[in-house]
Amino acid sequence: MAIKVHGLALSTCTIRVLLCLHEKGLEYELVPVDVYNGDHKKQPYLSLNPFGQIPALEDEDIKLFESRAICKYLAKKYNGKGTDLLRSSSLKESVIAETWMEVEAHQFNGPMQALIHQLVRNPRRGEVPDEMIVEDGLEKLGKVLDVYEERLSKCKYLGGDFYTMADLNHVPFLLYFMKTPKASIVTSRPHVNAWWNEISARPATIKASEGMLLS
Ligand code: GS8
Repeated sequence: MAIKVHGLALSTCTIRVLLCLHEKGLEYELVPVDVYNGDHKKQPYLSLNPFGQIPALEDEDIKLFESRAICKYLAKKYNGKGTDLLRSSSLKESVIAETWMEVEAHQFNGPMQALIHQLVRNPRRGEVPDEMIVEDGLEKLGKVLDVYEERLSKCKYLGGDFYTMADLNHVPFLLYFMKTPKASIVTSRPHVNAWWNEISARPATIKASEGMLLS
């Protein structure tokens, strides 16, 4: 049975899983969830993700939700195939990658999510961005990116000199964010900008983002 990803190709969390599948060179079936009809809040979808959010994954007898956990599962199960995203053969490399994965989840994701809601979701719904939330998000994100700038002046990627899940986990929100008028918060930091140019040009990134509305 092919790996099934339940989600939508324009959803950032679904894209995280698709990025991982493409990096690993794995076949999959994307099963669309009609979120506009509320299907993610009803059975049978709730048996895949009791929180009623996309994505969810089915691989043989394993059912999972939470995009970052799904990616870790795929990288562990298919270790040895495609990109080595967890560097698990080296304790040192793997814990450094894990550290930056935590940074993405606990430092980067919060302000970035607030900014995406204001700068991407609101305009699509015909709503005006809340300037106070945007300013607050930019201030918090700027502090996080200052740390990244320093880190990326010493190594090409966040986990070291190789692409890992630490980098991958940042890609979905950045794909949308870099199309907003606030992208200069990235482009004005030379090392962060070089990192973004590198990771956004990866073949897996290009393939996984095909279903996004990036224009
Ligand atoms: C978040 C899932 C999520 O927010 C993960 O999988 O990483 N921590 C989880 N999914 C969003 C779509 S993200 O593009 C979602 O399902 N939103 C609809 C809703 O919450 O009702």
